[in-house]
Amino acid sequence: MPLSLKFVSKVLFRERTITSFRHLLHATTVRMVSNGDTSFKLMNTTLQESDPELFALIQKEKKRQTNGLEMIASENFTSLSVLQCLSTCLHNKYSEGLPGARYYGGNEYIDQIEILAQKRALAAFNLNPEEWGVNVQPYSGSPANLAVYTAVVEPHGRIMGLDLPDGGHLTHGYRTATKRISSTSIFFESMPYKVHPETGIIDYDELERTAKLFKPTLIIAGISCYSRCLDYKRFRDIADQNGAILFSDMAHVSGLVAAGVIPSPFDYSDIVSTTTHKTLRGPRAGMIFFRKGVKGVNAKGEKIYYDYENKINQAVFPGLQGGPHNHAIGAIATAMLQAQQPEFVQYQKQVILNAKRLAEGLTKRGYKIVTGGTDVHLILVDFRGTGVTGGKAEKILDAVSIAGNKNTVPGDKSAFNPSGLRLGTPALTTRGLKEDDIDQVAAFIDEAIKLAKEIQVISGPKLVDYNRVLENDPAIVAKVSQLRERVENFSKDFPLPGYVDY
Ligand code: DSN
Repeated sequence: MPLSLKFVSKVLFRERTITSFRHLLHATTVRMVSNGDTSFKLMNTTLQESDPELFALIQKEKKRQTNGLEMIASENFTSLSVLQCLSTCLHNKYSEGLPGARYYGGNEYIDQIEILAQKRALAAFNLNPEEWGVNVQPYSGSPANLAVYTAVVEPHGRIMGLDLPDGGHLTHGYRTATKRISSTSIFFESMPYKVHPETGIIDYDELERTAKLFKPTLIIAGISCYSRCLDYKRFRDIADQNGAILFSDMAHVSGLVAAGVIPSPFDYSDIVSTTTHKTLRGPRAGMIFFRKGVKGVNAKGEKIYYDYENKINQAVFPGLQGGPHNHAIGAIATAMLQAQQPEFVQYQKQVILNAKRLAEGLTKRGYKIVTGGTDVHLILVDFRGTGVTGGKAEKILDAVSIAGNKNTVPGDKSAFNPSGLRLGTPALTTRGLKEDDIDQVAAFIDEAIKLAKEIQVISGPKLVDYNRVLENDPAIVAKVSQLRERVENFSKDFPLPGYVDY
């Protein structure tokens, strides 16, 4: 390369480094540089410049997130550091295998990053690395759970999880009477346990009786919509009575567990999985923790060891996944550092205080909350007997810029027309809402539900008629838009972490 060109290319390289650094620091424009190759030019243009159509949609989504109240219990706003990791060069690298044993070269730094993520994940949950290991490669919670079953349950082996309509997750073996819905019920034989239809609390006695008959290989202690702490000791006892593995899926509550504000599944479980983006507030990814080291001593006095480590690592790769998403693993590493800070504990305490205040605010306005309240980050409102369904509640809230989701309540006959609404406080708490602000949120929700009842008087019971009135009746449209404006004005006072424009 001639000297002058070399010089130019050096300057250009420096320019790119600076601009990409600026990009990470919120810059929305990057000065274009080029080495004369048109393909290079295409590859080095900002999203805003190269794809304004998509960029505009992303900005609209950002505006929606900023202007509205995000109350979907599984969602959160991640940090600037996490977002930065997700858009780094880590994205470019293939690294099948584990640190020190990869199928590709060039993994010197990727190895260090994955080891850092593992160490910090163990530290965030206060785990002794002699007793616990972790795989940080699962793409998210569902793949993590499937990897656990693949690792330790034989094909068509038996698993027991909380039924989906009772607050369990699809991946806990969900099936209906006529159809196997989740692959975890296609590849494994699943038997659900239930909550008590009146109290909404898990019926541990029934689980104990059923487990004795079904003899599962693995029992899942985990939830997707359950507002009380799990009795992990009781789960352990039931697992032990049947020689079953106790697997806890703490995806929803892992941030609360890391902060030590609710009981930990690690005290009693053999294996624990989590997503990293819910209360844990990291990137969209998953992790599996497994016991390792000495399990006990046999009759001959010989040590016996846990054998989960290799089985789980192999189930993740090559069993179910290909190359790890290294940008997500980098982001897990930084999120797990954040999860060890005192501010994180404060945040998790506030998540619970806010959820409790939300339950109180709605209860005093006449709403029924399943289990009578909450110990965690979510509540489930039971609309049975009010004429409003979960679907109608979700729809009106959406129209006034409050995001929640319809959900079955214990005893519901149909998962397609559920009677409940799940609401969570993790995302609002990240934006800085405190109990007094939550009082205002409860008041907004109440106003919206009253509007839903008003709509129903005009529309009758069918959802399609309800939606038509909601969208077209001039008096209703005016009321909805007035409430939406107040909700959006209120929301704007609470900043979102991350990039300013997108
Ligand atoms: N979809 C998540 C939830 O909303 O609970 C779980 O995967």
